[in-house]
Amino acid sequence: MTDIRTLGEFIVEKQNDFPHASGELSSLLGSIKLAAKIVNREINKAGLADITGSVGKENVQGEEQQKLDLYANDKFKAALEARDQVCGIASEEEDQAVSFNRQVNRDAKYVVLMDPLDGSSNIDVNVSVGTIFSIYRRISPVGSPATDADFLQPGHLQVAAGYVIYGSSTMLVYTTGNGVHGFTYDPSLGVFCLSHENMQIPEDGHIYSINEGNYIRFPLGIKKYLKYCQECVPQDNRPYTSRYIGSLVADFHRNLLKGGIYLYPSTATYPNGKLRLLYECNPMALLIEQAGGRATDGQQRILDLIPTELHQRVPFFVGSTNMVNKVEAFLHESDE
Ligand code: P6P
Repeated sequence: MTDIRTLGEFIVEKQNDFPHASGELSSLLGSIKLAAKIVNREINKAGLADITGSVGKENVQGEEQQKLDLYANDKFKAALEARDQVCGIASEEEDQAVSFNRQVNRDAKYVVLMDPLDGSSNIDVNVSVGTIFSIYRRISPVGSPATDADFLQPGHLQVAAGYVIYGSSTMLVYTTGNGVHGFTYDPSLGVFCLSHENMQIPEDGHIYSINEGNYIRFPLGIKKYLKYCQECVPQDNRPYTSRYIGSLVADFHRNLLKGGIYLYPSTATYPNGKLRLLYECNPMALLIEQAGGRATDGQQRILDLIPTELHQRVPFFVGSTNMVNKVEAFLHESDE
């Protein structure tokens, strides 16, 4: 028992590392932990209960909402509202940002943005999915309702970010700006146990994750990069390995552990890229930089982008530093 460090203990232990250390962020992370356990329970029985499949309507993205999308959204929203640290949330499943009405929430100093269940179309085929979250200090006055400005902050101002991956095991991975730490859920104990302290992505990797079905409409620089990955250069460990799960959190997590790059360029269907800046790219970008990697839209560091709207999409390249640098070089060479 002496070597088990739970997420709760670790958060409190590291609490003094937070700038302006306070118990509020620790309590906020605790509410995310609780919601993750609840969602994990439902996902694990998805095949048994009537909660797979779509609800027959679309979200603001025009994407078919899965029953578990809405379930996860409701559970995380409720858990965050129940604690006294969050004045509002933004979510892939909510058209607008939600400002919580209780005064105790209006007096709170954080906002949370989330993709409550990323990759949810994979649930029915039993593929790993994930929750992605991003936490900021509000910029509107404490005591007032949350405003859009609270949510449209550049990613470098995040105070914390993380994801839950519901896979062969369930893990919660997060950063508060002092490294990236991974916790594996032990359902027999009902706790997340520290399993990956101070995660670092290899500077180089040999795995690339992209939907090559969109090849025809990729920017020329991306086409050149894919050919580079596929060239036979044994001394450079090429050809690389192509691994694409269709679930950002799962591809990201594998690349974080083994080294690699995830690419979602502009395509015919998504001329600005598919991934959403605020609640997918920014949190993953904070995590990867804290783990020693890079995240860019091909031109700029993701964390420097100034958001203009809640659900805006951007091209997204994230992973091992040397691989991201190579993609940028091909894009710049093709002047894209
Ligand atoms: P495509 C899931 O919808 C998601 O947002 C990411 O999790 C995933 O990497 C990507 O979209 C898959 O998109 O167009 O390749 O099916």
